[in-house]
Amino acid sequence: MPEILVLNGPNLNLLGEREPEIYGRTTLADIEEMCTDAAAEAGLTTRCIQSNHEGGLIDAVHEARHSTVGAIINAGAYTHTSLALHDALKSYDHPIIEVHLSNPHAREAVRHHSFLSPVASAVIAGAGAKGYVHAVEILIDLTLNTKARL
Ligand code: CA2
Repeated sequence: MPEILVLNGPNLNLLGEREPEIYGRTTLADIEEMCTDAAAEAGLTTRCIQSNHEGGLIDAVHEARHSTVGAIINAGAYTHTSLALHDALKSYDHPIIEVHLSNPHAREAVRHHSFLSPVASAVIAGAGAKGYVHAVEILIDLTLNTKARL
């Protein structure tokens, strides 16, 4: 079955434990299960990876290049700093959906720029954990429905 990459960056392993007023109470395991269930409805499987390291995220993108059909990524703070992750995603030849639990544009100025948005087909921000499910639905449209355009 076609597989999608669900990639989460630094500190997102702490979801549900700290700062619920910003990031909600849903854990990363819950989010991964929500993505897996939503993907299964369309006959897709998920590869869920979390890394606190920039190189770990880049390795995950490289390893998924030939075995996945699309990617959902919340790179955490690396969103705003990592040209290296931008370059890795640029060489990933499938749709990419950038997700943020909070809305970085409503926060400090340092969070307003994303290195990933230029290589993303869509960006979902501020919708909390449900944003990941929306991202799966968009990926399904883009990968299985060839008429879908964003
Ligand atoms: O809103 C998002 O999803 C972010 O990608 C989260 C990043 C932040 O740097 C981005 O600007 C927006 C931070 C993730 C930190 O995750 C935590 C989870 C629980 C407790 C503390 C941090």
